[in-house]
Order: sequence, then C-alpha cells, then structure tokens
Amino acid sequence: MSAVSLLGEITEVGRDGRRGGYSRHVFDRAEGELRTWFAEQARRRGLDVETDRNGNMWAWWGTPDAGAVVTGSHLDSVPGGGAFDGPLGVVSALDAVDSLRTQGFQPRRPIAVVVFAEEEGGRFGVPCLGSRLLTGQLDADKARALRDPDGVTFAEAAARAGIDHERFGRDDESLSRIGTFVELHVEQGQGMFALDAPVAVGSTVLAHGRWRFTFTGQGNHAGTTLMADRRDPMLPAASLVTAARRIGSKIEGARATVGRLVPRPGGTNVIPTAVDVWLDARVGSNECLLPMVGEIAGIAEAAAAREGCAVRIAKESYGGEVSFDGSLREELVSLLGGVPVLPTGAGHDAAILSTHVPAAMLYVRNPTGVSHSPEEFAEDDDVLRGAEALARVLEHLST
Ligand code: HGY
Ligand code: MN
Ligand code: MN
Repeated sequence: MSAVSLLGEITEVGRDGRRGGYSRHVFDRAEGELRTWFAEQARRRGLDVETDRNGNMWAWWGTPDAGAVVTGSHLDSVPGGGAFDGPLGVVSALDAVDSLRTQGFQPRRPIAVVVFAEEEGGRFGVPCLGSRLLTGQLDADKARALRDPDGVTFAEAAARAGIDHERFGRDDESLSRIGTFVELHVEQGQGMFALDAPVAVGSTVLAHGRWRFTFTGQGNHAGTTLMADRRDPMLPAASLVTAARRIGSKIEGARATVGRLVPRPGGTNVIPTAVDVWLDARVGSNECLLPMVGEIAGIAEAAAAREGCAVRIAKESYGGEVSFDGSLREELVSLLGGVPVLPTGAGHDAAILSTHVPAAMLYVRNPTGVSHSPEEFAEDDDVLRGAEALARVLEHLST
C-alpha cells in the first residue's frame, strides 16, 4: 500500500475543529486510534508488534536482534499541527516494507518500524519523551511526574494506556538491537523547494531547549485597581515575548519563540495572579544557546522587578546540537544519486538516538515550507519518491 494511501487512511483521525489541523497527543484518544491503526497495519504485513517499557511501538520484520535496521518516526502532533510531521515517516516505512516484500527481497538483518511516543511534547511538555526515556536521557521519575494542562501525570496517562510506568527508563535491550536508525521526515522549511529536490539527507540539528517562566503578581479587579497600584505579571510576560524576538534576531541563525502563554485565572476583566510563559530557544551551537537564553531571562527578570512581580524559571528540556553520522550520511547521499544535504532547525528522535547509534535522516520536499500548522504539505509524487528512497536505504543497509 502506498504511503499516500496510508496517509489517506488516517486523514480524519485527530482533526482539531477549533484550531484547525490535527491534535494528536500521547495516550489521548486520537493518538490511541493511531496506535491501534499502526498495530493493525503491522499485523497485516506479518510484522511482530510490541510496545516497549516507555510506550514506543516496534514492528519487526525478522527476529528482533542486534544490528537491526530501524526506521520510523512519530504519530503525535503539535496542537493544530499538519498531516505530515511524524506520520510521513511511519507511512513511508510501511510503504518501503511493502515494496521490498513485493520485490521478494529477504533482508539479511532484521528491519523494524518504530513509532516513538510524544515526540512533540505536545501534552507533557518534553519533546522526544519516548526516545529520551529509551536512551536514558530523561530521568524516569521526572517523566512519571510530568503533568499535562489538566494535571494528569504521564504515569497516570501511561497506566490508563496499559503501560507499567514503574518500568520507565533506559532500555538497553531495545537500544542494543539498533544497528542503524534512519528517520524519514517532511521538510520543515523551503530548502528543497529552492534546490528543486524531492528528497534530501539530513546533516545537523540545532541545539535547542524549552524554559518555563512563571511570573507572579497580585490578582485583582480590572476596573477597580488603579494603574499605579498594580503588580501585573502580564507586563514581564510581555517583555519576555519581545525580548525573545529582539535577542533571537541579533544572533546568526538563532530562533527564540514564545508560542504558549497562559494567564491564571485568565478572565477578561481580571488582572492575572500569575502568567506561565514557555520559551523555545534554538541556535547552532551549545556555546551560544545558554548565553542567549540568559540575556532574554535577564530582561524578563528586570521587567518583573519593576512591576513588583516574582519570577521562577524552570528548564524543561535541553538538547545539544547534533551532527548526524558523517559516513552514513555520505553513504546515503551517494546511494540516492547525490541528493542534497540539509541542516534543520527542527528536533527529531533521530537526533536523540544519534548519541547512541549511527543515525540519519531523509527529508521529503514541502513546497509551502510551513510546518506545525495545517499548511504543512508534500506532493503525492514527492511522498512516493521519499518512500522509494527509504526502501533503497533499507535494502542497502539490511543487505
Ligand atoms: O520542536 C521540534 O523541533 C520538533 O518538531 N519536535
Ligand atoms: Mn514537529
Ligand atoms: Mn516531527
């Protein structure tokens, strides 16, 4: 079944009528539907499906063993996300298995298609949660205690999905099986459009992290509180937003974003008691990231002091810059006939795994260049070219 048809099968799952696009978050109803769909697709192909201790799903062609060629991506989305970010890597992997099977190919190494849990961090706030737990890059107790906006912990959500959260943590057995990991992903930018290339190979991923700022002031009535008598946490929150843009724009290649700001209690005629603001900050090197965040935080802290507000800053996630395995990258470039090599500002499970196993990424052209939004797009022809390229990569690596 082609990757285009497989995408068509899930096109209605998790549509978000309020935001547009899709909202599919780990262990919620929509993502649960996608897990069931994936398990069924795997079973139809005679792949053995298992869910590991951290909620990642693995579909095996051949007996799970060391040296496996692993591919896949994620099925969860950002709130109001596009149709391709994540699912494209999963459906392309299933398509690639189908076409290799049709050719009568017999892999000399096991091949696995993996679906990582909570890559976007859209529910519990930590991106690549499943692959970070798998590799031990996230403490299991910290993961268990993560809470979603409704206060549900990751442990509770996992238990409701039938996963024993007591077993969260580094999974050496699963890790030891991975010989090579290759993730196919829709491009999140317009580099390939400019190069007129349908498929590319990944080179680097920016260093990036997420910080939560909690500004606390004095909640009060919007109509009876004189302006001079206020301690309004929205003011330092606003300074954080503008500082992110100003400081991020100063540094070559940096990105600094506030996409989520939550006042409490959140009434139109209420001066907030507190405001939570999340900063997503990224830059080409570790050396630049922390100083950039420090400068932004300094501006926000000074604004809080001027307004008589307190501020608490918590680092919620952090990942250094990643360069994918050079020899594997060059091997794939030549295998695919000299396709371009592209850096990305987006984080991926492949980047998390790259510190443990040889990892690579394939990108498929996105003519809009837009991602984390319903305008994210890939032409059917490019989707099919991506799946063909992945099939050749899997054949090459498992021979
Ligand atoms: O945020 C990212 O870069 C990725 O989409 N999780
Ligand atoms: Mn994403
Ligand atoms: Mn993604």
